[in-house]
Amino acid sequence: MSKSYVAVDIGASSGRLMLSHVENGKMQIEEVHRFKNGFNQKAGNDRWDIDHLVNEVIAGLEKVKAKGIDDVQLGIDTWAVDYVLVDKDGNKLADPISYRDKRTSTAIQKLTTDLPREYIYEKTGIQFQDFNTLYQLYSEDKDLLAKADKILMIPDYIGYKLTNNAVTEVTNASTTQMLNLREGLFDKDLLKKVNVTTDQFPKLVDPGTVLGPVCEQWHKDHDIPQTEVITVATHDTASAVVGTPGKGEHWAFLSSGTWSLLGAELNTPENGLDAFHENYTNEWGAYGTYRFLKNIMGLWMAQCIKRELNDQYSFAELAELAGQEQPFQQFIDVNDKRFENPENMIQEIQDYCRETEQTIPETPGQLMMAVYSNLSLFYANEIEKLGQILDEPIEKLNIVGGGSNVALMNQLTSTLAKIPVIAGPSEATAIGNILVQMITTGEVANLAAARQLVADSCDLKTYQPENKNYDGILQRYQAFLKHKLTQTI
Ligand code: LRH
Repeated sequence: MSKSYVAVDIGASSGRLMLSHVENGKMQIEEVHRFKNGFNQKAGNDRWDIDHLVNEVIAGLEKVKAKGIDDVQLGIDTWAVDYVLVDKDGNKLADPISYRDKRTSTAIQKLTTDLPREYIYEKTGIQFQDFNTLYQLYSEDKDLLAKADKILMIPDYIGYKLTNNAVTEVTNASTTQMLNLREGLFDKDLLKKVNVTTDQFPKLVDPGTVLGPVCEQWHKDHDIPQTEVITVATHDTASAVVGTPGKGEHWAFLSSGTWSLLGAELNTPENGLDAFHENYTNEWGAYGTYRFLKNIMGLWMAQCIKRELNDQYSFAELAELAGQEQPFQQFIDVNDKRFENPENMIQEIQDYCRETEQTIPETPGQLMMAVYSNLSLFYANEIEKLGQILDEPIEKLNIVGGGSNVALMNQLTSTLAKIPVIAGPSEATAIGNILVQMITTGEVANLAAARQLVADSCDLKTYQPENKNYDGILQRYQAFLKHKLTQTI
């Protein structure tokens, strides 16, 4: 039997430990531990409870040991851009602030008054989002920042707490908007602008670097396996793309979770003017690739609706209710900032529809259908744009992540974009995390072999475009986005 691998995969709303090995040429994977995540107001900001996350990793490892497994490799991936400030004794200076916190709302505007956007984009190739680490550090408490011996991205911090070894992994570090594409290093001008120095960041490493064993301290108090931590593609989206079984050329990916990340894998970055104007990003990927993509609001909207309905329906039930409604009853620009962290998502969607004089979704099914159909429209629009920027049409779309289970959205997207959609695996992020570990131990030869292993191991479902154009709905949606016209559909 092959070695045992553990993926720690933590998203904005939950985290889990997945245990995996290879058997008869197929990847076996099972969830051993799941826990909730979320931010809460503390000391004036929306903050993550980072110690809770570290403790849950250990609780998950105890469950692995209880299964009789004594020896594992382990990789950690989480969402991007957030960081922990650590003092010289290795203690956090504060709980990390969430990227959805409102403290950065004017930071891009202020910072780019003397460093023009074009200049920053040419250097970094990274999209302008006010939650990027660059703007978070710009908005940071100056005293705290001066006290920080280390600035650690979230997965690097968890790895540090487990092993005592600190690194800065590049796939996640690229989302800071502070890495220089040409030099492959932190950009000194940008660091200076936000009052940090290169030596506050531990050394940059690529995915596939061995971080070290979980330290003795943890073994003293917990019955856990011997664990070697491998620094994988620690940005969850980077892991998801490694775990996407894209085949041939001209495929795009959609990593569909809290966020929807839609784009293409490139071997060289695309940071020209078209990409700049469309605010596409060039995040660094594993094995020298770039994820050229657009952030789309994603299932965050659905997660908020579910929570605001007091979790009385599961996602599967909500999808079923949505399926009983007609799609396209209203146009919503899902990327409108107002949906990023509203007090109440249901209210926000209803207000939006009221203000734009459209049908107001009322029931859970209508609300979910409003989200699903507008996400699908947004995806189809971006697939067209992506093809235009890259100057080659996108021929198929691989949807991975939890959203790949929503058949209704897969079908709408395929029909609107007029290309096949290949759905699955829903666990692409954990799978990508494990694949980088397997490549590191030599169990899998390279990225192409890894993707073949995913295709051989998972049930993928293909959706073909239906022969409908819903009365030119995509063109009307595009016009709506352009002019934000008040329309009744
Ligand atoms: C998805 C994700 C995304 C980032 C956002 C902060 O979980 O990592 O790629 O843009 O969170």
